[in-house]
Amino acid sequence: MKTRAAIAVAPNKPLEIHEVDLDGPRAGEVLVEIMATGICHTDAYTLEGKDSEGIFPSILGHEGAGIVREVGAGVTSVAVGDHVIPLYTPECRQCKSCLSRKTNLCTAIRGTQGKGVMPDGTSRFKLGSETIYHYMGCSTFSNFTVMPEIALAKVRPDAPFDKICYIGCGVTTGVGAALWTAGVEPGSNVVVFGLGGIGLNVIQGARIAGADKIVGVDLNPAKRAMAEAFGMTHFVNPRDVGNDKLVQALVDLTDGGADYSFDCTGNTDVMRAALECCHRGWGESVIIGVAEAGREISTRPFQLVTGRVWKGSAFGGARGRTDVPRIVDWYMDGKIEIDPLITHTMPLEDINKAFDLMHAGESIRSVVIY
Ligand code: NAD
Ligand code: AHE
Ligand code: ZN
Repeated sequence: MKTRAAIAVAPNKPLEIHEVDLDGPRAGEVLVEIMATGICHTDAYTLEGKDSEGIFPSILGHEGAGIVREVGAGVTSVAVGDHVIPLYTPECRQCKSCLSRKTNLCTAIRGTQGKGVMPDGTSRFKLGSETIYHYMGCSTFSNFTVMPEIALAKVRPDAPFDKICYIGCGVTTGVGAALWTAGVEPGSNVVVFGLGGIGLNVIQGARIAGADKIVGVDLNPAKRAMAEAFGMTHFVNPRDVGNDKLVQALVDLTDGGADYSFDCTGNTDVMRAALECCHRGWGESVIIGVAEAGREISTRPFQLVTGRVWKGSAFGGARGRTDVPRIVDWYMDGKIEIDPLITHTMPLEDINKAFDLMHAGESIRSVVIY
């Protein structure tokens, strides 16, 4: 079949809209009509050539929601007409990682996902005779895409696509990092670095968990109002206090240091500050931000010897097929908020504007509605 898609043709070039050829689903695969997709900073990072797994030409996008249109042989967990959210972290429930119950990082198809192909090693997308690669196993910047069955969360049919697409990455990543990876407790002091599409959801998760102080740190003062609406109690702009005094200012503000801190910027200097503003003896820092290829983190080992803990979180620690439908329920029941965070919507033809708005610091989430 033919489908409209935005193709990342080369690093740092605008996405190009084309009618591409899409092969139908093979065994264990599902054809999904994507109804809406968010644009996450990770899409921008890959488009900018910062991703060591970035492949061009490819169809980016990993924050979608849609409807099952066709199923391949042997598919049992979803049927035509089901509403689904594509999962860049699948849940096969059979691999060593899924069975361990220690991680959400299913390994069933991670190898081929990182190579831009389906589990059988081939791509379903072509433009003329040229192969176009998949991205993070999702490619939601295409109106139709093919997904492995294990990478689809079936969700309730009354939830609006243009809002729940954000649960496909940002909402789950942020809320999950606070609730599941960190396990923020009532009365905790929390520091969140980066008040964008992820950081605001960490704040939302920390507020739900009953955190006491929730300190937000961002270079962009325009992010303050939304963060306050989502539960931030204190705002710190590193430019106001000076980079060399930032950690001390945060330690002072949190009565000796954060119980939990989160990096939602992808900047390795910020990751260090996030660790070092944690409380001596027990403070835990969670890295969510994705750093450019080649970057490394560093700190004095003494920071860890004296009890601080450095952790990472992918997709908020969520097991997608199990947890994503629950998070959709939380949204529909008014337990979490999404609507104010979707600051811009646009048709696929205008998708490059979403990247411009993100870089200008003017949007939280842009959503393409097909
Ligand atoms: P975003 O662009 O919406 O937000 C980033 C925010 O960080 C902005 O408000 C920006 O002003 C702020 N910022 C940048 N540099 C800063 C600095 N030095 N100090 C303080 N604030 C600074 O991006 P997003 O969509 O929220 O994504 C945030 C990060 O999370 C990205 O690195 C993204 O790739 C990553 N991410 C990781 C996961 C995961 O599963 N681990 C999932 C989604 C996104
Ligand atoms: N491809 C990058 C790694 C990128 C990365 O860490 N991705 C996150 C999700 S970001 C979503 O917006 C993730 O889930 N990581 C776990 C995984 O298995 O990729 C690189 O460095 O090569
Ligand atoms: Zn993302």
